[in-house]
Amino acid sequence: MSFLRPLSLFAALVALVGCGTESPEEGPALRRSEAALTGIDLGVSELGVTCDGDVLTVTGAIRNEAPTGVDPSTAGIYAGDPAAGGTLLATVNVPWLVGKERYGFQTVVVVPQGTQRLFVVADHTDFFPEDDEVNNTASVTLASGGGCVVNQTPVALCKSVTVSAGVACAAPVSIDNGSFDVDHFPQALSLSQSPAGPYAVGTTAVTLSVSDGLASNQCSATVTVVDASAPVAGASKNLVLPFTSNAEYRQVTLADCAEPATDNCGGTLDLQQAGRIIRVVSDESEDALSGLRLLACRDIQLSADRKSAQLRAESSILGNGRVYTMTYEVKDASGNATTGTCKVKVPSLQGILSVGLGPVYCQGTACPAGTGGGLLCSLL
Ligand SMILES: [Ca+2]
Ligand SMILES: [Ca+2]
Ligand SMILES: [Ca+2]
Ligand SMILES: [Ca+2]
Repeated sequence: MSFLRPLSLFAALVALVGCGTESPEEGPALRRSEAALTGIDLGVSELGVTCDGDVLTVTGAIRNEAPTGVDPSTAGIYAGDPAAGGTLLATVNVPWLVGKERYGFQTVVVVPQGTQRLFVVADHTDFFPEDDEVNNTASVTLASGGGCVVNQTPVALCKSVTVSAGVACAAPVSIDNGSFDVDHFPQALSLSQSPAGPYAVGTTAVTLSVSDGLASNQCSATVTVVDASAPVAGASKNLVLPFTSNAEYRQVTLADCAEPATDNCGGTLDLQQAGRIIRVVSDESEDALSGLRLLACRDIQLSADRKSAQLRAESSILGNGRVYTMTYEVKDASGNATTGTCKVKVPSLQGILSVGLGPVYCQGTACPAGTGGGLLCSLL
């Protein structure tokens, strides 16, 4: 068996340890993991051929795929599949390779007439017991008669994709669905999309082109980008309504009350268009005695379109200034909504601007419990 020749020291030690722990009770799964303990793996890559009649120059690389060193080996170049009677044309002497080292080779061979495929096999005498024997063989198809390599056209595979837009209202999207080049020849597969991303909100027809440097292919699919991010509400403008002694109404629009909202797709959202008042809360009761008029009721009246409110510019004689808090909803064009609040203040007679107390009187939707009309107003 192959252990008669020197292995790399590490690999040999690992192999010996593996044998020492073997026991009849162990199941197949454990045996497989032990079988993987040789720590040796040679492979073939970058196989290419150029031709001059029936004289071929074969280029490629033998790679030590394992992390540890491996002793010198040989690779065979065959006309036809060596597993089906292929003819050995030449060998490549591969030196000691440290872990992950690549050994490039270039060898001239003369192929017999009628050869259809050229094979290169790492460790072709099967001297080393390897973790992976499949990657030891690579092949190229030769053109009939001329000897040159027939390039396999890459295959383009597409899929339609739907994603959410990012902060800039766009998204980078790949429609590639596993495009491949079966012979990996002559170059690594390159992919490009037209139009290129990132893609704006909406639906975009996209074409994917794949090329191996010689042949190319295309497929098409649809990219759908949706806005799934709610706007960010703007800050309160903290509007101050000067105290009026006869409790006059002042119309306050949403835009008077709050800064515009911002949205990843809509940019700056005009509250008069994108906003809607949910409710307005006062931190004083409707029947709080105020100014010369003393009792003025219905201190908050929302407009039918919920874009503004009539607010009485009054505050309680006994209070520290009134605070109206407007709660509103703002939506982007895709219907993503967020809720914001803003405050409108009326100073006290002494000119104090309150920071606001709890809700006492409320008009609109989903008002807190116990914030209905004042007792005195109900008696009117
Ligand atoms: Ca291998
Ligand atoms: Ca190809
Ligand atoms: Ca949005
Ligand atoms: Ca009042």
